[in-house]
Amino acid sequence: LAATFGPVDPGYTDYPEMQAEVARLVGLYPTLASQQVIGKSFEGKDIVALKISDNVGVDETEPEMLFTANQHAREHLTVDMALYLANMLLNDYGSDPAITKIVDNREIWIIPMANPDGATYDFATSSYWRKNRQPNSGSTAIGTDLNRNWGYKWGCCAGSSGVKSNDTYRGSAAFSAKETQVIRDFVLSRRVAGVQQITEHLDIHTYSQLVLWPFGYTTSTVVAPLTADAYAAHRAIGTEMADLNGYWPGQASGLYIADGIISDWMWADQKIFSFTFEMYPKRSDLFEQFYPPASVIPAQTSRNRQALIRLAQYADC
Ligand code: ING
Ligand code: ZN
Repeated sequence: LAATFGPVDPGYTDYPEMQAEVARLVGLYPTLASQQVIGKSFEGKDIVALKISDNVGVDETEPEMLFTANQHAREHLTVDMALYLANMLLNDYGSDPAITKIVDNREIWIIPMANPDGATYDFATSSYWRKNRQPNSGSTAIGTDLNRNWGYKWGCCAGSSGVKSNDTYRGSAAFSAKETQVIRDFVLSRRVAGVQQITEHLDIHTYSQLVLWPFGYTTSTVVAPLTADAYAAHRAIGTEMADLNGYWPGQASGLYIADGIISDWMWADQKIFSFTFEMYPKRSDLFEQFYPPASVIPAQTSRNRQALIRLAQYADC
């Protein structure tokens, strides 16, 4: 196996480097970028959201988009994906017409590291850590799978575990994890006069090279509150993105059924169109898995450029 235990390839972005990169971008582009600490992780690390828009200091009435990366600790490539997106929007504003239009007409929120405790733990060890680092009462086993801890159909069905030592442990209750609480409360804070301002969300994972849409908890396609129209729109946008990034499109449960995922909550609870990317490598890759060499970062982040532009173009749907 490729991944020998030890530090992750230093070409990936760790927690202090993520903070430094967000600060650098805000310093370089003060009219387009601002950062907000939306809360603390269980261990007390800042969970950072980067806002990108023209007139960034003003809450304009523009469709908002949310990008979340690194719910799962070992999926380090996703942090570099989020930071590529930020750099793309900021560096190419004013020169690339499609980017300029997006930044002028959207408010974009990027949470590059949803699970900074887990990421930091795994960065030092390459130990295939997935969960957060919150202790579990009555057990020595650490951690909750953040993407099984969301409050829509939490623990209803399949693909999450009630066993504390399991990698997909769903937590003691919906939103029992500090990090899912913080991100949920941020999303709820974007409601203005009862109307959710965020219209689209993308949750970034590795690996399998997939574009996924709700629901994850069931293999049924059209099931309330996901209407036939909303399912068709997810499928259309998802398929277009997959044409652009070379991933395979499908409903999340087509990979495997999983309950308590962020994407199901975003749609069912907030009516936010929500997608999941599974990045490089392919599912059949038996060697790199979560730990490809950092030399893949430029190609495997930039391959999503056109797909992300397309997603943003649909944000007023
Ligand atoms: N996959 C995600 C997971 O939480 C997902 C996304 C959810 C896929 C539901 C399929 C169904 O398991 C990874 N790789 O983490
Ligand atoms: Zn994941």
